[in-house]
Amino acid sequence: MSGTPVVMTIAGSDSGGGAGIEADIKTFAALGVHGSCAITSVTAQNTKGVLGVYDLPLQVISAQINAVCSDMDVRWAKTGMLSSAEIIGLVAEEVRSRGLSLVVDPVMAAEAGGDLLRKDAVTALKEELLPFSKVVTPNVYEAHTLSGIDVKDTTDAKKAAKKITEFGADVAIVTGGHLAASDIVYEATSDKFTVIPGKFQEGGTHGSGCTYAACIAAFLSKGCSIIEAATLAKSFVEKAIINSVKVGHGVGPVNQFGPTLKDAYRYAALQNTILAADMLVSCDGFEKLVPEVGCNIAMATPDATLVADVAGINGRIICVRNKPYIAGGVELGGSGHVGRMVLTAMEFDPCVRAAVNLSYSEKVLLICKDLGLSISSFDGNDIPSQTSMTGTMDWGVALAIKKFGQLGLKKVPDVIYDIGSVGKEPMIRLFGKSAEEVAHQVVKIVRSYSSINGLDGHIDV
Ligand code: PXL
Repeated sequence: MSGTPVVMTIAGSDSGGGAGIEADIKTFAALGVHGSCAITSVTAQNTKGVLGVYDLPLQVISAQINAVCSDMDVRWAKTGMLSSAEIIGLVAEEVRSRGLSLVVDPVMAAEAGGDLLRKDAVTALKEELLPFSKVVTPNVYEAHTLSGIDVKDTTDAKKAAKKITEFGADVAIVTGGHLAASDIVYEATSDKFTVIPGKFQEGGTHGSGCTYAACIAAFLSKGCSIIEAATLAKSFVEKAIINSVKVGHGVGPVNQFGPTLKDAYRYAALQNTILAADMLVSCDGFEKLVPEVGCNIAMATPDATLVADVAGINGRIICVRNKPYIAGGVELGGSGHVGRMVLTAMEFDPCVRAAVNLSYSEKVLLICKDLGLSISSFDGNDIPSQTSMTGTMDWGVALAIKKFGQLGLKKVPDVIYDIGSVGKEPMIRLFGKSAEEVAHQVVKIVRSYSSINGLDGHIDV
């Protein structure tokens, strides 16, 4: 069996995909633990609120827990929405009899409004479930309901945390999302308070409480201490809020995979650009296409908005004694020049994420035409002289794409050339979906170039 921890969430489903079971499973997946679940209630819900709550029969909840625990080695579980005293009683018994280590998120209401815990079930939560929990993670409202202390500041939060552990949890964490952004951790076993500082983050918070408690369970299942888990969980939730996406008309759901995807996109763009640059320099005859200013090849992440989101060679491909070299590392933001070309092309077609610049020759243009590539151009003299070299826009490229668009063809041409302007070398730019695709086109062009040379050494355009 694998060493991957199996964590179970016992919670309600949020049809809007922001909170509840859906948030928990996404969080487990993002943190590399296997998420299993027992659904307690189904909510009909969107980002604006809860429209309906349908509790599942007790035997259905218990059957799910049994199915999972009789097969997988579940050590840590996390509870979310347990709407009635009966469900709480059942879950408490399951957790006790199976010896599960438990994190309780004492869910009472949805972010966008709607009760998720019956008023008469609060006593069951305190007296039946908390005695079997290791950690409980109330927000300030839940801390107030559980402790009777009105939590207005850190001192109140400390008092409430300590009082809540009297029901039996080893640790209470009063989360600060509704207070001063800091979380208060109280460890009853050592009578110790720890303040985990944080910052308010702009973004949707739907599902942040569920995500936080799921993180705590996941990190504890991996062997972290409670303070490590609380610190990592806070940082994870902050990033999930920053990366939230406005998918409805209400409170936006947190996005657990935002940071992971960003990293994956960056890595893919870098790897692809390294591969493409290697293809270019190992292609016999490529030196003929390297401009005097050097050549660069670049590829952007799918969500790129800045040159820093585009992988390129920091130093370009240059020719030394007629042999091309990659003179620098492939980095994000490595090429301002080709980076801006790519960002500009993406404004018109987000699928066009890569480009290369080649030396201008009519012969290369003719080969491009022969290869069936679409071509547009601009006159370097039409570009205002004060255009910035630091922004995200390449005016010439934008001009050529607009000109091309007027023909009603595809949005971005494969090739854009200019005829140069005072002090500026004319250039050919090749665009494509990936750096690798662009490099493949260059290799085809080089092969034609060499074979045509071999035939008659001259071509009229
Ligand atoms: O965030 C608390 C919560 C827990 N469980 C379910 C929810 C919500 C909030 O919307 O819908 C099912």
